[in-house]
Amino acid sequence: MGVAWGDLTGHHGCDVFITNLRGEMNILYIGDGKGQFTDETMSTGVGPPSLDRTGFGVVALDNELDGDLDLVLVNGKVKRANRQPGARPGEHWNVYAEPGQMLLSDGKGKFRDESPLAGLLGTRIDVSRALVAGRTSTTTAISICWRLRAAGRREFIGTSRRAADTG
Ligand SMILES: [Ca+2]
Ligand SMILES: [Ca+2]
Repeated sequence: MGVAWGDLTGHHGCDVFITNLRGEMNILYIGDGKGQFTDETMSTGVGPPSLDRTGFGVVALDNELDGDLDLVLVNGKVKRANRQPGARPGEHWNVYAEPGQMLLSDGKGKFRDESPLAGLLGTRIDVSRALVAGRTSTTTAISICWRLRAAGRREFIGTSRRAADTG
């Protein structure tokens, strides 16, 4: 499962986000800066969008460049279940496939599911197990790369106003 940390709620402390199994929501713990954490999964809105997904990789980054950290994550079942319409990884894997997600922050501790805005990552129904974000050598945009099953790599390149302005 995946873990991301940072000031996810705009309170200038360290929070921790953990992905989880289908039927067990992803969890967001808010840090008080003194080593204590409080489960704010429901109050922040990160829990319900994950209830029907099995989360794997997650990164916290300012995806729309408005100064707050957002969450991007990839999913994929570990047990066979009903095939989601549009699943495409192949006959064996279709029953494990789920789309990735993007949760955008309002900068005040609330998140909303804006997965369709994440392009292929948020719309392709596949089986993903890992995710990493970083700057490529040739662009100013942050790239998000995720790995599907055992073979291949899919790449979602976040285009942003900052990247467009400078590049
Ligand atoms: Ca943001
Ligand atoms: Ca935001």
